Amino acid sequence: AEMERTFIAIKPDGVQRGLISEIVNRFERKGYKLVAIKLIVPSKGFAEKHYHDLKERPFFNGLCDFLSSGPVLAMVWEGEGVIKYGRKLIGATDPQKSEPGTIRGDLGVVVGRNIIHGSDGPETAKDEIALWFEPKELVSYTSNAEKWVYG
Ligand code: YYY
Ligand code: MG
Repeated sequence: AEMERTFIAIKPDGVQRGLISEIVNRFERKGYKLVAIKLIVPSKGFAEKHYHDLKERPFFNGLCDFLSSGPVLAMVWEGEGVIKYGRKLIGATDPQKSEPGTIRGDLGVVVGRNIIHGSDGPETAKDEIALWFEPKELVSYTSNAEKWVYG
């Protein structure tokens, strides 16, 4: 299998609403492999680094205040096509436009509290994983399910 990795984070609203297990479950049952996970309260400066691409947008400051307002569950998930399909599981940025069945569609209502972040491409995945995790925090192991997920 052509394995890739993506950065997924449950934002403070998702953590505070008790949605960690619901969200982890969706990635786990799909067949993706968890390779890193930690609970962290990012500083405002760290949030600004994470969202640096959006610094000209009017919502940037509020977004960074929000991301740094409480615990974030940071994760790396591995699997074939996980970057693009992970975004499908997450749904559209605005929960009012996300399809039912997606995480934001099922669990969120407004764009400013849309529960979850996922890398939007291979380059951002690489950069975000490097920003949030030390190389030694990425755990290499053989998933026993792999031969059944991939054949
Ligand atoms: O990648 P994704 O999270 O789906 O959207 P981005 O366009 O990268 O924006 C990041 C983040 O910013 C979004 O998850 C919510 C917030 N945001 C907002 O508060 N208002 C907007 N009009 C657009 C995005
Ligand atoms: Mg984005």
